[in-house]
Amino acid sequence: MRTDTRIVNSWNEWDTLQEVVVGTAENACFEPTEPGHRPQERGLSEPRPFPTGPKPRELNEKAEEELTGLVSLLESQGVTVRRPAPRDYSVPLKTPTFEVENQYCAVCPRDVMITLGNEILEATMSRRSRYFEYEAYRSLVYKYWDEDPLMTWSVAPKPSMADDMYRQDFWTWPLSKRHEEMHNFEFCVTQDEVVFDAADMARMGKDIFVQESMTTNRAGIRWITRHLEPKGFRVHPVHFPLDYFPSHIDATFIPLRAGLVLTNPERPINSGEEKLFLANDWEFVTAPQPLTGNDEMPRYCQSSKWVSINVLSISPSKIIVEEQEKPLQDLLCSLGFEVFPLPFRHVYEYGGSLHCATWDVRRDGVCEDYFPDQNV
Ligand code: DAV
Repeated sequence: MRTDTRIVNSWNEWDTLQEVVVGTAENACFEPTEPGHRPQERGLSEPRPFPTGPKPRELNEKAEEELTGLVSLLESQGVTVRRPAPRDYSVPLKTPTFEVENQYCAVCPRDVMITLGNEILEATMSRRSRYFEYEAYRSLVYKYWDEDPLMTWSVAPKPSMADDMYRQDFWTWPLSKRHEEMHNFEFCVTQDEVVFDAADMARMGKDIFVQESMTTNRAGIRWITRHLEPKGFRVHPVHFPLDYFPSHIDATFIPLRAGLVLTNPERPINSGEEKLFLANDWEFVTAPQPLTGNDEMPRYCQSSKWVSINVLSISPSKIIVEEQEKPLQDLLCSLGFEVFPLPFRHVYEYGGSLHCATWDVRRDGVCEDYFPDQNV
């Protein structure tokens, strides 16, 4: 039994989970082609236009079945689970600055919503088709707002998402140019407006690590920093220069418990940015290669094979891992975790795996300083 009235309280990615939102594949649509996103069907010798409008019902049902499996597993562990409100994603959008033919889905609340201590923050988002995705969570946010007097709620400024917010030629840059710009951390979104997706942040108590990416620009990180530092957080931009299309930190750099980060062997952290971790006795453990190669991912999946490491912590010693990822399960067992395998392959095509498809609202624990030595 909770002894205080706090409902919204989550300071890191690993403390014991008490309340979580699990996404839904209901009414999911194909992600439209837009200046910030060029989806491509896998396994074609000649590219053809990506489908638009609602996804086939059988696909949504298969993903929903796996999401429901996650709900059952979490409930069996005593976690309160909430679901997004139903929405029609096939509705086109027209704002004063852009139009888009359909919206996307609410499979990945992690991309949109983040709990930072007792605050719920709604991200700006970076893609037009996801501009109104927060609506799927608004009735929940109002419920928390009504029931938890200590909760605060912030909404980051909405960008215009007009044509000139994007570098439209990004998608056709030759490899040499891509390489050069990668190391300058310039991607499809320019630096003129504040842009970020919530999933580019990793929470480790007082310290929040934010990846500069296709979905989070430097202006976005500046906004997050000015918003959070007066509240006592320390915000650290991080970079993974070998990831040519970075989007969301949680298939790249995943804290498993205090002092331990799971790292992606193909995306090492930028030289120098590891120092804060090493100075504070954190360890990096390298993830094994995923069992599913890039060419075996679902046909319309836009994520990489590394969604294999997109794990969800139930507590500092219990963790959910995709059912087929045996090498990762073995590694985590050897590190002392109790591993809960769960089938989740069909969800991959909706932009992520177990961490992406959730948004933790309450974990036990308080704000801890896991990085007391900041002099690096
Ligand atoms: O590595 O392809 C996956 C996470 C997207 N929400 C990747 C990013």
